[in-house]
Amino acid sequence: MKTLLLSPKMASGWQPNIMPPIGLGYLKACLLKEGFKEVKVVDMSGLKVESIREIIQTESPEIVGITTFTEARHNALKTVAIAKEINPRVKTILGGVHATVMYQQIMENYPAVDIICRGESERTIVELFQALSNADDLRKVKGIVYHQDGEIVVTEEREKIRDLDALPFPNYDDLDLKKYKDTYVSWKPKPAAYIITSRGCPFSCSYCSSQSVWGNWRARSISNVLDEIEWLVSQYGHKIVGIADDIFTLNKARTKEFCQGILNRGLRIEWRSATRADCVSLEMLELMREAGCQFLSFGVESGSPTILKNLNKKQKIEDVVNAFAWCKKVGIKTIFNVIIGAPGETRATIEETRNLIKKTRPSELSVALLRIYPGTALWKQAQDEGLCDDSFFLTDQECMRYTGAMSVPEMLQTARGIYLMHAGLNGLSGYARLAKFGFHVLKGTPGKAVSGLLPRKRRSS
Ligand code: B12
Ligand code: SF4
Repeated sequence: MKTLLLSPKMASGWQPNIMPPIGLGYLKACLLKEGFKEVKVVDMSGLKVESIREIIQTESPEIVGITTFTEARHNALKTVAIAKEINPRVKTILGGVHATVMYQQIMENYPAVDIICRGESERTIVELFQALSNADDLRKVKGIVYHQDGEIVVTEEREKIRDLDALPFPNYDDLDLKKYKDTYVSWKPKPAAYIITSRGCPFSCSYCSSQSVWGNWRARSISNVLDEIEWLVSQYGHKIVGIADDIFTLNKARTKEFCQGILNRGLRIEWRSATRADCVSLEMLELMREAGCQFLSFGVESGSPTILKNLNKKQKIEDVVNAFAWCKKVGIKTIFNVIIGAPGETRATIEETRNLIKKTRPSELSVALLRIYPGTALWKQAQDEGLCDDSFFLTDQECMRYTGAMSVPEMLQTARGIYLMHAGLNGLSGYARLAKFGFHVLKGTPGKAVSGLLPRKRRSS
């Protein structure tokens, strides 16, 4: 069954080719392993949606599978429509975070979508392909939703994969891995390899949909992770590795084992990852630095304990201060991620965030305006308060925002002010970096989203 797996163009303002579509790489690897040989992955993040026409005409696939972020859902659905227009018999399959949560709405409103795979799909896609190629009843394939005789059939939930080591490494044969570049570890963007070493997260921050897709935290063994890094280094010549886990350092013993393994195997790589401020210690950071860690990205979000509480972040300011001081001490550069416009945000809470940035003096800053994604507690809360309903996701507006005491233009202005303040803290190099990369996250804030605003209403809590 000739298959195309596609990751559609990002929402406007997003840089293409930041990372390879790791999830599609996993799906291809699993399909190949089970004998489905004709699978091609195309990263369309840098291509116009319309260019799929030519690709589909050239490839003539029987199956088109597409990944869906909430903000890229239009491009995913447009791709489905084009695929069906070219060949009405093609099977269209959606997967990824947005389709996982919004499957009912998609199936009700877009009859051209034949099947949705919900959540982690390595096992699901193999069983689905086996069922399709044998013309078996799809009902026995766990974790899917499909159209049948005018009905929407939702099959039994699929259990999460316990033994992640049993999965093959992602297959990148169709991708030019050299084009995915890191802009953090080195001043000049250099090709980087990306890996996922764990899935899920035990926390439940109110703006995050990690739980909805992945459930509780599960991890690969360190030897399996190091084998993949060795393979990426030898196969593709990468010297920079980005670890794309939600919280890489969640388990301290595992993190130490990882660092020790890098040193023992003599892997001369530079790497970076993301984590929480309460998931590091000085001792661990020292070892991480020794093992080549260059950058750590912290989802701090706010310097205000009230906002952190509203976001259910369960993070102490004291831990943030310590984490940044320790990173500085051992020589690991830091990224301080900020969210502006959470419920309860005011000028005073913004001031607390600015003060925390001044105190921690991070190497890099990333400021985003809060977006409400389906499958998050914030989304449920906004619905409960009558601020939104699911019909928003049928519009072509990219994302939904919560506005409390500040309007979107005010939030944008505030965010720019924070960037400028941070650049000033780093002197010439701070301004040079700002000039080079700009207000990068704010570029992903299209005018369209503004008209999709929730009504100006403040939460009582
Ligand atoms: C890496 C990453 C990125 C990369 C994407 C690179 C890439 N090419 O994939 C970059 C940095 C560009 C990025 C950007 C953004 N991201 Co991001 N990102 C992630 C992250 C950390 C890892 C993704 C990953 O590789 N996972 C591992 C692989 C194995 O999983 P996967 O890709 O989801 O694929 C699996 C399943 O979903 C499924 N599947 C996926 N596609 C398909 C397709 C088919 C046909 C099938 C059958 C199955 C299937 O099967 C795969 C194997 O199990 C996730 C968090 C997470 N842990 O998943 C957030 C996450 C996906 N990102 C998120 C967000 C919010 C964003 C941004 C909007 C950030 C922002 N605040 O502005 C932007 C938007 C990008 C856009 N498209 O518009 C949210 C998504 C929320 C939502 N509802 O869309 C997540 C879930 C983070 C979170 N916890 O909230 N992101
Ligand atoms: S934001 Fe990070 S810590 Fe919070 S739930 Fe999501 S992945 Fe976990």
